[in-house]
Amino acid sequence: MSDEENLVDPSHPRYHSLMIRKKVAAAGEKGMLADSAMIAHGRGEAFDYLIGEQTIPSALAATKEVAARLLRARKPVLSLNGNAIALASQEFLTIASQLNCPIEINIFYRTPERMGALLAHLKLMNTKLGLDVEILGGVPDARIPGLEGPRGACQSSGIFEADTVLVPLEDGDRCEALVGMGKEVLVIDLNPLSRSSKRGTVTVVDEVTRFAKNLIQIIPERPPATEWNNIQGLQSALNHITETMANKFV
Ligand code: PTJ
Repeated sequence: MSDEENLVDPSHPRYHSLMIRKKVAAAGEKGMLADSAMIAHGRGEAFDYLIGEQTIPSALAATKEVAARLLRARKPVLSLNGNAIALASQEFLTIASQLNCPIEINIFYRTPERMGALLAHLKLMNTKLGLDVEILGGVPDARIPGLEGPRGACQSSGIFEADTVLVPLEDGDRCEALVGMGKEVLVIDLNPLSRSSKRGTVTVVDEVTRFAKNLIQIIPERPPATEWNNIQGLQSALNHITETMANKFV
C-alpha cells in the first residue's frame, strides 16, 4: 500500500469511493490513462453518489441480461479502455477466462505509449492470476467504420468480427459505430442519460468494479436471455435517482 493510501482512514464514510479514485490516480502515474480520465471518473462518481453507491435492482437485472448475451454469443469480446483496465483488470480477465473470449484494448485517445503501458499491465495481471486470456489490440489490422483517426483502429479477430461487444465507459460515437456494424453492444455506464447508455443494446447503470464482481458471480448461473427493453431499464435507473432525491430531506 502506498503512503497516500495509508492516509485514507477506513472509517471514512466514503472510503471505498476514495480508494477507487486512487486506483485511477495510480494508473495515470503509470502512463495508462488519457489526460481526461480523472474527469470522466469524476462524472461517474457524481452519478454513483446519486444512485447511493450500490447496485440498484435495474442494474442487477441488466447484469443478468449481459451475462446471458455474452454466454449465447458466437464471438464475444471484452473491449477495455484505460479507465476500465485501471479499475477492474483482474475482474475482466476472470470474466474473459470464464467465457473463453479475448479482451481487446480499444482506447479513444490512442498513443503507442499508452497502448504499451496497458498491454504490459494486462499481461502482467494475466500471469499473476495464472490465466491465459488472449489480449488483443496491440496490432490493429481493421477499422471501425465511421470512426476517423487512431480511435477507429481495431483487430479483425477481435472487435471487428465479434457479434457481441462489452464496452465499459464507452464514448457515444464508438458505441453508435459498433451498433451500426450490427453488433450487440453491452454498455456499462453510471450515467443513464449518456449517448452510449441510450444507444447500447443492454446498458448496466452501475459502477464498473461492482458490475464486474457481480458478473463473475452470475455467469456460472447461466441465466437465459430475454426480450430486453433497454429504454425501460434506463428509465428505471433514472426513476431510482429521482425518487431517492425527492425523499432526501423528508
Ligand atoms: O482510455 P480512453 O482513451 O478510451 O479514454 C477513456 C475516457 C473515459 C477518458 C473517455 O472514453 C471519455 O472521455 O469518456 P466520457 O465521454 O467522459 O464518458 C465516460 C462515461 O463513463 C461517463 O458517462 C461516466 O458517467 C461513466 N463512468 C465514469 N466512471 C465510471 C463510469 N461508469 C461506470 N463506472 C465507472 N467507474
